[in-house]
Amino acid sequence: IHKWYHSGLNRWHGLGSTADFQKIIQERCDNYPQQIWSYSRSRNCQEIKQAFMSAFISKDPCKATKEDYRRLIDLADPTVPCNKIVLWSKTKELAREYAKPRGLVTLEDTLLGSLADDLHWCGEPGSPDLNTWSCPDWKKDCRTNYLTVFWEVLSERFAESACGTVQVVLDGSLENAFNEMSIFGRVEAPNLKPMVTLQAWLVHDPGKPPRDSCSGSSITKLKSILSERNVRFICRDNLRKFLKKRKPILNGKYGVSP
Ligand code: AVW
Repeated sequence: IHKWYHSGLNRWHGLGSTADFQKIIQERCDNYPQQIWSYSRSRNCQEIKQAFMSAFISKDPCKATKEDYRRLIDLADPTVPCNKIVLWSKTKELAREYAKPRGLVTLEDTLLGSLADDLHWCGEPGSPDLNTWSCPDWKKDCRTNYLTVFWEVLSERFAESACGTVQVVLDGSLENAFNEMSIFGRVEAPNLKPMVTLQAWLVHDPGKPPRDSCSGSSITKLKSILSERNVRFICRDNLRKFLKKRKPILNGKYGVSP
C-alpha cells in the first residue's frame, strides 16, 4: 500500500487536477484573443485567476455550489451578440468546426469557457493545493463536484443570455440525440428565454446507421420542453450535408468519408 493511498488523495474515481492548472489558466487568459473581449466584460487576468482558485481551494470537492463560482462568473460573464450562439451535446468538436468559419460562438469561445476547456480541478479540505491524484466523478462520487457545477453555472448564464436564433448540434447516431440528463438537456434548453428560436442540427456519424432523427421521440420531448417556455423550434436532419457544401474538409469522428 502506497503513501498516497493513506493520504486519501486518491479516493475519488475521476481524473485528478490538470498539472499546472494555475499556469494554464493564466496563459489562456493572457492570450485570449483581443477582438472577442466583448464576449466578456473584464480582462483582469490576475483577478480572474484568483477568483477561480478561491472558488474551490481548501474546500470539500463534493460540496460545490453555484455560489462558490459567483464572483468568478461576475468577473467574466459571457455575453454574446444575438444569433451567434451554438450549443452542443456529445458533439463538441463538430459544433466548433461548424461555428468557427461562420463567426458563431460556442461556450468554449467565451473567456471562462476557454480558460477551463478540457481541464480538471479540485481541492482538498485544509490544503492550499489542488488534488492532482483524483477528483470526484459525477456518477461514482458526487454530482455536486466543482467541475460539473462550473459547467452548469456557466452554461446556465450562457443560455439565459442568448437572443435571436440559437443553434444546437446533436448526435443523431445516439439512441437519444436529446438527453434530458445532459447539460444541454437539464440546464441550457430549460433556461432559454421566451421568444428565442432554437434550431437543432442532427448529425449522423458516417460509419453508423442513424438512430435518432427530428421526428424521433427524444426530439419530440425537447420540442415539448421548449413549447412550454414559448421557445420556437426548428430541426434539421443533415448537418453533415450542409457542412460538405461549405467546408469539405473535416477531421475526426464526424469527418466526411472520401
Ligand atoms: P455532453 P452536455 N470542456 O457531451 O450537453 C470540458 O453530454 O452535457 O454534453 N468539459 C466540458 C466542457 C468543456 N468545454 N463543456 C462542458 N463540459 C463538461 C456546455 C460538462 O460537465 C456547452 F455550452 C458536460 O456535461 C454545451 O452546449 C460534459 O463535459 C453543453 O454544455 C459534456 O457532456 C454540453 O454539455
